[in-house]
Amino acid sequence: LVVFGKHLSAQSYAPVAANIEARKWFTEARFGLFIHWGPFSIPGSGEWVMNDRKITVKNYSRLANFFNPIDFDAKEWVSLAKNAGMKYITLITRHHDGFSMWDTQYSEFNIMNTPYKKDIVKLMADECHKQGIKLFLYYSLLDWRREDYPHETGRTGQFSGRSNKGDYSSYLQFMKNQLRELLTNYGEIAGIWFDGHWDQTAPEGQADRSSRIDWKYDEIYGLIHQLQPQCMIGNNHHLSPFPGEDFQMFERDLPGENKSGLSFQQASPLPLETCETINGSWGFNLSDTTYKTHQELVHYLVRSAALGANLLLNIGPMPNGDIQPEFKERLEYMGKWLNTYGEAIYGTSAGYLKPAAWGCMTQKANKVYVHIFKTGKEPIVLTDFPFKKIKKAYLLKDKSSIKTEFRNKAVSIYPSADQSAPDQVIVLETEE
Ligand code: FHN
Repeated sequence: LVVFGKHLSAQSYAPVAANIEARKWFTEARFGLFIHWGPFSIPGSGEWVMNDRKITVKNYSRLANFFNPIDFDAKEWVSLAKNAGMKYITLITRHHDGFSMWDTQYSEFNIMNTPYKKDIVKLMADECHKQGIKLFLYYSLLDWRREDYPHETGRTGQFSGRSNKGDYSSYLQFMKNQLRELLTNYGEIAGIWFDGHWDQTAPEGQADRSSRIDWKYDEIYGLIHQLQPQCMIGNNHHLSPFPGEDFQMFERDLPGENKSGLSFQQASPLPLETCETINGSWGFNLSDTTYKTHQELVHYLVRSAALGANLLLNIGPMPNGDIQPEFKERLEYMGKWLNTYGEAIYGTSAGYLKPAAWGCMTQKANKVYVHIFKTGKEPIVLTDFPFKKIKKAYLLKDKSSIKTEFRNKAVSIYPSADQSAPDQVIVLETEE
């Protein structure tokens, strides 16, 4: 059941064939790269630096004069994602600070007015198309800069010079103009990833999460689907999907878990995606060394797939356009891991049982992939097994057989004693 946002009238959106195909591709893709990058990367304090340090619009604008990422190489970034086994990239085109990473007519605060003077979105789009990887564009609904955005974050006056009033119809027109550029000048765009809706809602967890303004999503989404019908729309509003959206996202959370306190929503029938960081930050952060281990990252990807969701894993490149070694090395590891175990991730659907302390499951056709994270003395028992027979049980990595017992609709699995890899993937080949 999809629960729609209260402030939106129900409307009919029927995805066309190309969009349905795109959704299918998306659910099979399972792994993408999120890139948080822009002038906000310069201070090395994350992408919220303007708000966190209470920097005025006038002073923040100076960052554009220093943005000159001479080491940026779209080919290298796209190859990094591909070698990590990722099937798509979600690139920040305009974050809350209002900086546009492309050659836009509608804001002076854009990449062409930096010493770099090259359209990052174009460079990335061309390279993605060349290397055959899909490109999603992140676009912030919230803006800390424009007078016409009825702003809430930073309301207390730290961004001096801004009124608290806003003029949403003017801001809406601005967003539509920019979205039209993004969906006209850069070839096929696989999706638009909105963020910032929550700026207009009561704090997470409160009963009434309706928006203070009417965003007029019907107009925004309508325009996107008209310009590129296949283009998938997702909105990180932290609520159940609104009409017109093509996928549902969970920030730093697996569907249905709400451990981050950001996802007061249940999984809908739409394709699902969860996003997470490698350390604790989205944008480049010089002091954040809380890197997740290889094992933690593998487990997160596997548990996302086991709940039917993609993992959009983030990097915050450095201001010069290089990517720090801790990120590169982890992405390379993921790629190698997927070379062996990708069969148990790509194109799979959620396991019929929810993740448990021992691990979790994914499924594809007649195969059940049992992902074992932790073994104990007892066998692993899968209750209510939905298939009649197990034809074969073996380790995915080398096909060596694994002992199983099937009794009273329950399968007992006796895993290998070697739990040195992050995930001991056991394949159960079944018969209906
Ligand atoms: O405020 C943003 C944050 O900077 C980052 O972009 C994340 C990514 O999911 N979304 C927002 C917080 O919900």
